[in-house]
Amino acid sequence: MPSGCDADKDLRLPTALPCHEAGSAPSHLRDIISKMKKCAGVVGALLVISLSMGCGDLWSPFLAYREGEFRPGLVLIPKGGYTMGSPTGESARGSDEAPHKVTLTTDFWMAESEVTQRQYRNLMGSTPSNFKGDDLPVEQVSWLDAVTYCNALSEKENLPPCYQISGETVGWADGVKCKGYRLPTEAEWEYAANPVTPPRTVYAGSDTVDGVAWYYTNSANTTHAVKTKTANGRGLYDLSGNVWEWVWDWYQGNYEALPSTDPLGPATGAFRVIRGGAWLITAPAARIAQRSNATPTIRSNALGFRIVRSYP
Ligand SMILES: [Ca+2]
Repeated sequence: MPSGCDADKDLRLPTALPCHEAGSAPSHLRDIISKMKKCAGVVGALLVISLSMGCGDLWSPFLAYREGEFRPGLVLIPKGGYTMGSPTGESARGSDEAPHKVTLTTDFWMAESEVTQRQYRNLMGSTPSNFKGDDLPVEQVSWLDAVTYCNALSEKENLPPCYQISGETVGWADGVKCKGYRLPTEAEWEYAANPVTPPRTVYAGSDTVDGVAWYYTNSANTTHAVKTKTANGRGLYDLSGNVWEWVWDWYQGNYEALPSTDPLGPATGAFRVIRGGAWLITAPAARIAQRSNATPTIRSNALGFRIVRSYP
């Protein structure tokens, strides 16, 4: 037992507090965790024990505090296959939404929301956003700004950065196998927007747009605090609407011609894909199959991003 560690007094968290009480008392939990610092050698064992007891939520107040400061909370998206694109009968569908089978072979964690201004500022030192508010999504960020944030977040959490950034040239040597934070691929984004089980929905979480998305008709010409519309079945908010979201891929109209397993988009291009529509555009752009694109250096008050991390 490490010096200064009193097991009876300092390490009785799993049995002293029912899980629901610990989950509602983050300040108390932080006090206990502070005591645990004296017992660093056994904190890991405690974590394992508490998880094995079904008390995983016991740790969430502390973790959520940290997540909220620099990045959103994460949702596990199990690997799988689906039909990417829109059914031929879908209203307002584009000619670049050909249905095709895609398989994702790697689990990944996706941010439950767009990155907020608070999180971006805390990590990067400032927020460039046009609309002002800590819980609003960050906007006025280029694709290059977004991948730079991803690398900075990886370094913050002692993970190897995914991207090799040299000016406007960005490499991604390990693809979806990289350990750090990154943008979703276009196929991952649409997969996560779909329900866990069919039938698919037109928008992320519903066939009716108003309950799940901030868009032209209901936005009052501004972004809105993240997580103020209903999540989809996976617990992901604002995939449809609020701000458009950068993804990794260069845009290619006939994406069905690309590899069907873990597609990463074409190797080169002029425009990066953006997904989900935004506060300033009508409902069809919020469809989960809708594809738009933008120059990677452009900044817009309707364009932000969401992060993912491959399951280790
Ligand atoms: Ca969005």
